[in-house]
Amino acid sequence: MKIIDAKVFIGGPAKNYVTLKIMTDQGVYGLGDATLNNRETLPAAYLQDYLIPNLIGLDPRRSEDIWQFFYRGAYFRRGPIAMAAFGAIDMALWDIKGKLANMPVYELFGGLSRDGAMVYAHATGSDLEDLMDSISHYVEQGYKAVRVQCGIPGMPTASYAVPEHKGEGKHYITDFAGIRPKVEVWDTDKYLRYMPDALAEIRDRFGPDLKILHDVHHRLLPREAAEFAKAVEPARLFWLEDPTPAEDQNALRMIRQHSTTPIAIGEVFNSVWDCNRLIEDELIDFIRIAVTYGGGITPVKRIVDLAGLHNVRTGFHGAPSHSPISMAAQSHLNAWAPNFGIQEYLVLGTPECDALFPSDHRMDNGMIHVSDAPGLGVDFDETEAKRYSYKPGSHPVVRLQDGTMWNY
Ligand code: GCO
Ligand code: MG
Repeated sequence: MKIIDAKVFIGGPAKNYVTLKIMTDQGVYGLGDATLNNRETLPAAYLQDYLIPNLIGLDPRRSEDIWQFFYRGAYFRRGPIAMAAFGAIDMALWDIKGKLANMPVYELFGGLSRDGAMVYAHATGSDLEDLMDSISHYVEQGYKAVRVQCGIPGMPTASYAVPEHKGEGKHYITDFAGIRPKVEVWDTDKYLRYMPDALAEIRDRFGPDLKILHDVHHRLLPREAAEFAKAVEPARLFWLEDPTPAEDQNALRMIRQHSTTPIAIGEVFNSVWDCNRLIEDELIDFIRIAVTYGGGITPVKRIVDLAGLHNVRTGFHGAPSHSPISMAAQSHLNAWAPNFGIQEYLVLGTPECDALFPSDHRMDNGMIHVSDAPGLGVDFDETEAKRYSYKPGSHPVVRLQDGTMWNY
């Protein structure tokens, strides 16, 4: 059996999805997602210029050897661009493997461990009351877990994932804002003073059962993050995400020493070498790596197993920049993983998105039910794809009030 061709498509209804389709001489094809948010053309070029020419003629069933060939063969390996490109190939090869076996991919891992996988939605508000409305909206739809972000009184501009005005509950990363980033101005003191009480009020309003998550989006210094993690303990968060930038892993030790608030990190990680110390030293509670930026199912499944040895649960990144293909790959891992925690899940672009990526994966009452179709269980409609093309976008940048650059 041989790979005879592979194509890359960029575009989609709300995001520039980078979709890889690998064709075989037996008519079976596989789909992968290489979407690297706001840098989509780069993994696409890596695939087109370097990887696809080397894929042609290989046996698609040898997914392990193909992963090792690209990873070890890259020399300048790791990093989000290379790993997203390897990841798309790996997903497509598991898709083919499942189709050949006539089984959903989760069966190849060991089968279902649960009936459905709990997801969390993103609630957001320009102020606390606006956020409360947004949370109620998700609770009414049956969500058991909600990530909460809100405007901080006196903050110079709206910050990460917070709308400027009431009722605008929207997410920046769905905007095609052009190449030049929007600038957000951040004030740590105001955030530290306001947010712990706001989280406690949310807990009071919604009661003990709602799972409440909060994303700091890398804004705090280690000592500040430790103070914050301790201050939010009364709110009993399900997790506190990215309290500090991920590069300085010692920061997580500092936070752990001061607080029992569960910590989630890893959405910008690309390999087991970014995760292993935090997992082995048990400095985190949830690992957030995504199958796209983490190089595909093959390496991420190994990370899940390593995490399981240390009581670290999964909480895969699921921002709207992931196409339904990588979300499906994660759904198969979630369905199987003994140490599954939660899945970030944002419904976007439907019905256009469903028309581009038809599937039987189902969201119901805050749970994902994985499709039992062979392979990943998602298709790609090339005719629909013709409606879309690449549009440049950029993440916002963050400055302090005196102009100093900060972390987005
Ligand atoms: C999340 C993330 C995203 C990122 C985005 C960057 O928790 O979902 O923090 O919102 O900002 O994925 O591309
Ligand atoms: Mg995040």
